[in-house]
Amino acid sequence: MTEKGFIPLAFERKDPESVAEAARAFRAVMETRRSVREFSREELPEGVIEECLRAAGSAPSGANLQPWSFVVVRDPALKRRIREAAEAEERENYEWRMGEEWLKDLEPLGTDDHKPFLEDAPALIVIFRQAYGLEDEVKRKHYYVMESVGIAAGFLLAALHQAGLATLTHTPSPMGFLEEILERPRNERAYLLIPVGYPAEDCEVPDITRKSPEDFITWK
Ligand code: IYR
Repeated sequence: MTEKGFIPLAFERKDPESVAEAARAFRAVMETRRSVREFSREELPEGVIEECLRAAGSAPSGANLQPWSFVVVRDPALKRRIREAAEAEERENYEWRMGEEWLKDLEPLGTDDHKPFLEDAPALIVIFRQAYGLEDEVKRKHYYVMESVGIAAGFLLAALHQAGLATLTHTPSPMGFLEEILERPRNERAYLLIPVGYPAEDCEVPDITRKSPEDFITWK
């Protein structure tokens, strides 16, 4: 990371047709991404998660302070503890915390308080946001933490998908148990839990629709 001075921008300029084609091709790839809740226990190819995390780590952030940490959990005993803690919270969510309207909105997705994917998926990536910097017990202000970590999470999901892996954005709530189980420093809060792997052989996903462009884009 260059902290002082400026260097020439490395920018590969493409002709307009190539720009249009690249945009179309990436759009088509991203449209095939689906949240997967049934994972195969198959292992992942060596090195893929690290590459995708490096893509995530290239995200822009407030004052370039990169206020994120990623923990990759592959140890079966840890995955089991995370599943048990998540299911305990989710039982309460589904029983009384979420309320009728919320449960009704979730009905089409077929979710419930059982989270076998937390043990089946070969890796869980837990993203932590750093509410403030903490180096050698010295606090440092962080800026736009939610925005920065959200962008990094988006980069990660796109990277994993285009690599050929399935993901789920899981937010067992509240997520404090992840800070404890994974023994995170006191400046870190769990942000998102992403199971990663191959979909189970017979995996099904809900038949959802997406808004058409005119319903979410305004041109002026
Ligand atoms: N966290 C719960 C409930 C849940 C909430 C929303 I909003 C979703 O889009 C999906 C699930 C769970 O994981 O089951």
